[in-house]
Amino acid sequence: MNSDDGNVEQAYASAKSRYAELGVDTDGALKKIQQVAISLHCWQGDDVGGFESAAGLTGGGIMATGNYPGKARNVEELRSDAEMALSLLPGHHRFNLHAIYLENDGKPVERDKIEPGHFQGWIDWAKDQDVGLDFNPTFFSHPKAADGFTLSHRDEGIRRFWIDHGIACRKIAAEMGRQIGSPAVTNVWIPDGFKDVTIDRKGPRELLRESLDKIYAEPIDPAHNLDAVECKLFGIGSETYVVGSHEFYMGYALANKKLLCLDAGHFHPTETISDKISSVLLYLDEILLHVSRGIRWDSDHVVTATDDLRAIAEELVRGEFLGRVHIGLDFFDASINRIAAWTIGARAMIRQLLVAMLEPIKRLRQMEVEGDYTSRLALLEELKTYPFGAVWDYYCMTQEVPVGLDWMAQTRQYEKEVLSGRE
Ligand code: RNT
Ligand code: ZN
Repeated sequence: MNSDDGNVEQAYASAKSRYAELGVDTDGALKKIQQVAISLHCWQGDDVGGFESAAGLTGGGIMATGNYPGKARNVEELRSDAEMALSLLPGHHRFNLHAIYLENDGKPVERDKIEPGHFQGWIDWAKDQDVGLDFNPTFFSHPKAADGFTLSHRDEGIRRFWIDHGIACRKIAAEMGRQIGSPAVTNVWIPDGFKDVTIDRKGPRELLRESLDKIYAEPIDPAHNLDAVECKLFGIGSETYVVGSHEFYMGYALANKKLLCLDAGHFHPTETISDKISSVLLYLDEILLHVSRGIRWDSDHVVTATDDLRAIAEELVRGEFLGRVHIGLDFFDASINRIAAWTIGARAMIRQLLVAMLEPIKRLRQMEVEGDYTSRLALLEELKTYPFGAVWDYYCMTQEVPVGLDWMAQTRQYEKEVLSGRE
């Protein structure tokens, strides 16, 4: 133990007694937070480029901006970067792959022909890293998605291609889940929509429903794969009309027992996903979250400790929803060190959940039941300056990951030794 550790322990002991005065068991919270897995999205590592071709992110109404040096150029580099980021996170987590991150040995393979073998390297890596895997078919950055439509395309052949891609992806995900022993959540997000005034809003939605039914026709053991569908309000180039809207997928998920994916950036700018959780979980067994931070629009900024993030974390803990909610991160910032981006976002998410676990929930509930809203507000406000940082530092220390900003020193070192050699 060095002197820094001593300081962290001392601060924890004092925080522990402050929280104990409120009836909060900090040791219990530390046990609870260890059980929570966050799915770290591969696409922050290379600006959603993937390794299928040299083209990188095209179309799909999403955009990574910035040209910070050192992005991962191949599978080996991405794995190495992800290992670095994972080593800076307390707890056991997951890794979330898109289909374009396959290993094709230099032989191009069409998306409707991809197989579990193209991801065996990732499965072996995940086992080695002791992380679960999640998966996403990639319905963008492809000539057959260039006009902005995929599963709801007017052309039957194009629809068929994307349906087959979806089917192939579920098989891959099931194999990941089977080998790893933890189900992969396979999330379908498609960019389909119109830029401007739309006459037929119904037709594409009928086609999308039909395509999804075909993708999901074959039942897969939920011990291996869980299907999620992600709604959206608008995208770049689909400002007026998005086929897979909230109501569309809410209905689809309910009718077909799928997981609904709620992305924090996919609603009206003042609308938050935290308040949706308790409603949709009345009717759905499980959901997926894409935790993101939109600045003025669905900008996919790195997640930080905002009011929105706090509200999401509080809702998950207060509602005891953690066993039914899969937490995925979804942001891509190419203007800063990408390992730092992962780390800042993932640590913010984990820390916020820990903070939520430090609430005197029983006491707050009691105040609410008694109609004492004055005390409820007063206590909630007081909690905002309670010493949760000391509990977080102690958690990091006991999980043997860097305390405080020490992770940045390691990230800079890695940048110097590894990333800087990539140009
Ligand atoms: C796009 C969706 C989707 C993507 C990833 C890369 O608006 O949020 O989840 O970000 O599939
Ligand atoms: Zn998303």
